[in-house]
Amino acid sequence: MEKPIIVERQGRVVIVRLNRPAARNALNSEIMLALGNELAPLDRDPGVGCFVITGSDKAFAAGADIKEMAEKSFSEMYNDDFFAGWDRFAALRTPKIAAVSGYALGGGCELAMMCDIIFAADTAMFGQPEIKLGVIPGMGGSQRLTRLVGKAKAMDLILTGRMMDATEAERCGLVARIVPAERLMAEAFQAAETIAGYGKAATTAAREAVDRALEVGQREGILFERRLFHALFATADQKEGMAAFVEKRSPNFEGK
Ligand code: CO8
Repeated sequence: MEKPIIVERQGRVVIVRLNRPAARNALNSEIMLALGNELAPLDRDPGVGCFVITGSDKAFAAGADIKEMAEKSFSEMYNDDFFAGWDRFAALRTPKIAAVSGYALGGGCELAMMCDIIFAADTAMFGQPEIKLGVIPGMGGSQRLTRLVGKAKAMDLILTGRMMDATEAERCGLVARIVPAERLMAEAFQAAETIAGYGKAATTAAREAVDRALEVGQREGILFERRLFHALFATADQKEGMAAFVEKRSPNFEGK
């Protein structure tokens, strides 16, 4: 049987490819479990500094697997806490870049939004089309999309179910960079290597602090940031990074 995801480590970067191309990478339970199980030990590995999550040229992921859930009852969905396993992916502490080519719809768009940065190929199409299926986003989309792009655009996308292209997605703040499709992975890998080259405590602290901007009030967020900043002075990487600057040399971060 084909593996649901392909995980490939290149130095300090881990590339994770969703691997159901014939189903446009529809996100079924196998993909959810594989992401949770295979990425957790890598997340804890101090030698891993960044994940790049990607799909195929045609589809990052065309949503949750409609065929898997079509016949389910309310009790089954509720008792299984269906989709709760995705929280494990969202909770990974290592920085994650989503490299999106083709469709990122429904759960696919939501998976991209669980990542810290989204790079979009010029072919990328984003949307939350669940309304067309008689449901609403179920993997955090109504919350994350609204925080990322604001109420006007979120309501437009979620209520009409229409898609938006990479240009619109960048303009509204969902996407960090648009890249020609053939250069998407090279650009994502380069950014991942840059991030992975820094001290892991600092990059983890940076993403935790930025996330607080969306999750708590400004005063609390600023205090949280300052305390993390203070705490980084307990790391060897801070000493090394600042000493290297003073000594006019490149730093050698060891993740300590
Ligand atoms: N689930 C299951 N199978 C899918 C999905 C999907 N989301 N998307 C595509 N596939 C399958 C197709 O059924 C088809 O299978 P087969 O070859 O066996 O017929 C195969 O992938 C190829 O698909 P197409 O022929 O349609 O490929 P195209 O390139 O022509 O079109 C599209 C690609 C536009 C992506 C199209 O497939 C599509 O519209 N897919 C559905 C998109 C969608 O509605 N996504 C939202 C899903 S719901 C969700 O993500 C969150 C649910 C929240 C529920 C909350 C519950 C708590």
